Amino acid sequence: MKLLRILLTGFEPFGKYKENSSWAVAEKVAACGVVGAEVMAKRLPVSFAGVGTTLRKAVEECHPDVIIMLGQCAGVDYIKLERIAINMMDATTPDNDGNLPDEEPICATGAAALFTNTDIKDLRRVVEGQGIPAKVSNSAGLYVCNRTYYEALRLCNERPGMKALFVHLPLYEGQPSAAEDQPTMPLDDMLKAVWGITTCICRRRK
Ligand code: PCA
Repeated sequence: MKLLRILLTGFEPFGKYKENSSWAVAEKVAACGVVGAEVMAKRLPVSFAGVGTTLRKAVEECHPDVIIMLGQCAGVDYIKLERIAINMMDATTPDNDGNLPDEEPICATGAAALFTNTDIKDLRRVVEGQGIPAKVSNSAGLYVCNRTYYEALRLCNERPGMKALFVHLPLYEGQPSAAEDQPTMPLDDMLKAVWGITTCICRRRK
């Protein structure tokens, strides 16, 4: 059977964090590979202005069947599967270019919200079935992850057949610059969860 082409993205560090758990996971999953898939990993900038172009270029280069985007979400202790991207940017921490948008639309003429075209509840069950806590979320926030997800779902509308999913990950256990009281998850569990998600998408092609 034809290998499914997966573009797997993570982000560069931002804010007070010297590392980003999303890139730590994306890099390892891509290095180890996924049965049935050709995985291409791309590190994205934490930049409201730049991330859309970077993602579009990566899609033009990779021609993926599926884009799986990972982002770090400090404060959660579960795998957070994002259902929706909202057409708004609003920040309380500047991005890596120093930009701090204040309730600005991502696309003035675009839909208010875009939904994933993957079977998100099924994917949640797969992760939970591995003994790893997971939830479906109806808000990816209004920061760079949401902005990136909105772009990916717009790209899906332009490229029929392509699918996209955004997954927020906790900080990993032992992550540099994580405060002692912040929840974490073992890196191995996050790797297993992302493997589970990509394998399930490959198997079911949805
Ligand atoms: N998390 C941020 C942006 C980059 C990342 O890893 C977010 O949740 O928007």
